[in-house]
Amino acid sequence: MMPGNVRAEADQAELDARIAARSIAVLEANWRKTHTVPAAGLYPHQWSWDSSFIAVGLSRVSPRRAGQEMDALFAGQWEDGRLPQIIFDPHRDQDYAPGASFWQSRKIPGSPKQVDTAGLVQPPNHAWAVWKIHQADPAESRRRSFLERNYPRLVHWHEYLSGRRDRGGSGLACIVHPWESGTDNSPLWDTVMTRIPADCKTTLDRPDLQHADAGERPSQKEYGKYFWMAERYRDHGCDDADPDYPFLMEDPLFNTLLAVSELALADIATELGLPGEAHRDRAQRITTALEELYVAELGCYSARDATDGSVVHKATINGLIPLLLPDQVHTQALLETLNGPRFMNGNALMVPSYDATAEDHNPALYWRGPAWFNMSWMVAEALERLGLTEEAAFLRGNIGRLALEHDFPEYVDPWTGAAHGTRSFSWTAALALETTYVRSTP
Ligand code: 2M8
Repeated sequence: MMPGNVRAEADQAELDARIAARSIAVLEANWRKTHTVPAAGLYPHQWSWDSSFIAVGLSRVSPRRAGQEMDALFAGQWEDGRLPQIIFDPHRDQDYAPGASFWQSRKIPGSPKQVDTAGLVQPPNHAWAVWKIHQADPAESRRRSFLERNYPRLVHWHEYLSGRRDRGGSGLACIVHPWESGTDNSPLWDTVMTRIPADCKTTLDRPDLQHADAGERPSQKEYGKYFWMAERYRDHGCDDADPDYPFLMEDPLFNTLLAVSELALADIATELGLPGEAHRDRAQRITTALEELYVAELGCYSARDATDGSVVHKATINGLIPLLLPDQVHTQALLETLNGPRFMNGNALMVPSYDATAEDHNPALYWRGPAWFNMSWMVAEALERLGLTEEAAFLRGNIGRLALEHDFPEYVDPWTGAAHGTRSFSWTAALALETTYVRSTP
């Protein structure tokens, strides 16, 4: 008979092999010649921050494909450096709104002319992903000049964010639309959203509701407001110079990823024999500026409205992601909040997206309660860096297991693990795959 620990290891290895095989199958099914779609029905184009998570997973099985994923994304980069939220598949324009015919990006000065893109952006996790992809197979990365190719593109992207997007002059980048946060209907945007008109000019089409339950997606009223803002931004030439633009938010998730990515750029520069100090300085400046977004009563960071300087008082997953920053000073308090009643509470399987003690917490509604695989993965990365290996392993174990058990869902109930949103979701598969590799590599 096998001793217990040997059997447990064998069981885990067998489970990991099943997770890896099924994850690869999902990523393969969602591959479209140059890139991976987040989901075949609900999200039929290439999404910016999804591609970074996806490429991190892909790098474990095909560094070449991970490189293609990033190349396809940067084919959509604008002259000002912005990396667009979406690069559209011209054959799927009817299947997602707003699509290429809404943005008409090629008519906007400074946009790429070979592809159709959105004018907005998404959280800047790209340099972090590029560095991880390199680390997964440095020899292959060097053979393909992967870092040489991506470094200047990434620097240009960050220049756009630290320049044009520092609308509040605080050293933090502003997002100009909830879609830019990646956490679209997060309670962080509720107050500012009350000031946004819902009477957009575009006729509201909701192809998303063919693929996900209406109770798990933003409401029609929210969509009216999303379109109103997108129209206003587009009609101002996406130039970030509209003086009365009403949605200018400083988000802790977005800015943490910018700082983490600056640190990755420093590592990339060093690897390329270039000076990296300026990147480290920028990461430090962002970390310091983020301090103004810390809310002591909640024990986490929150978002600030750059139009009037007010800080929102809500605990969301966005406010815990600064755990990834090496020099942030509230680590202990953040860990207490993470493990306390607002989030893990001793019984959650993955990290809820919103304060579980809030009256309007809803464990099935998109970014207003459910647990998302990318967020729990980032928290696990942070815990590992902090030396909390058991806690990190707990989250990673559940990422893989829940992904496999529920057909790679978009998000899950944090306590029961019940699946919500679409299925065969690419970043769920990519990060489940990544966790199996981390587990099996000493
Ligand atoms: C969701 O956002 C899109 C708009 O970008 C949507 O709801 O239609 C978010 O979860 C976002 O974080 C994600 O990048 C995107 C595609 O997976 O879907």
